[in-house]
Amino acid sequence: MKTINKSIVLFLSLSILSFINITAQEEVAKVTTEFKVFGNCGMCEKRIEKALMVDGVESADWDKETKMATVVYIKGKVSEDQLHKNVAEVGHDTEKYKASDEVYSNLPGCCKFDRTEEVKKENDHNDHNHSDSHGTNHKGDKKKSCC
Ligand SMILES: [Cu+2]
Repeated sequence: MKTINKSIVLFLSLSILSFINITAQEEVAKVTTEFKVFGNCGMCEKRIEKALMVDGVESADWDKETKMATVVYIKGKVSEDQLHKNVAEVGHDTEKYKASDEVYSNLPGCCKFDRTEEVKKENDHNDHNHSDSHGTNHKGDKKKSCC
């Protein structure tokens, strides 16, 4: 009888241990990371989040105000390095990886985030309207209208 009791106790403690172990592993496996991704608008947001949502990623969110990407991924399935690469591949620079000039230049105009002073000049089409003599107050609002 004693041996039966012992084996029951052993069995029970083993199952409890393995249960705790599984729960612990699941928690450890999920990683939340935040990194900076350069972009401008809602279109960028969709592009960036789509690039981040690969196998192993639970959720990806990019904030166009803070330019921060928040990604929850399963450790071992995908690396943080890979996430940076994915974003760079669709044309957006991160802290770690720069997008290739070719992909960057193919982005829609409004998505061309400020990269260098050269790019700034190229996008700065100033057409001053001096013909307006009626004193209508046009606000100097040069908001990009694409997205
Ligand atoms: Cu954009």
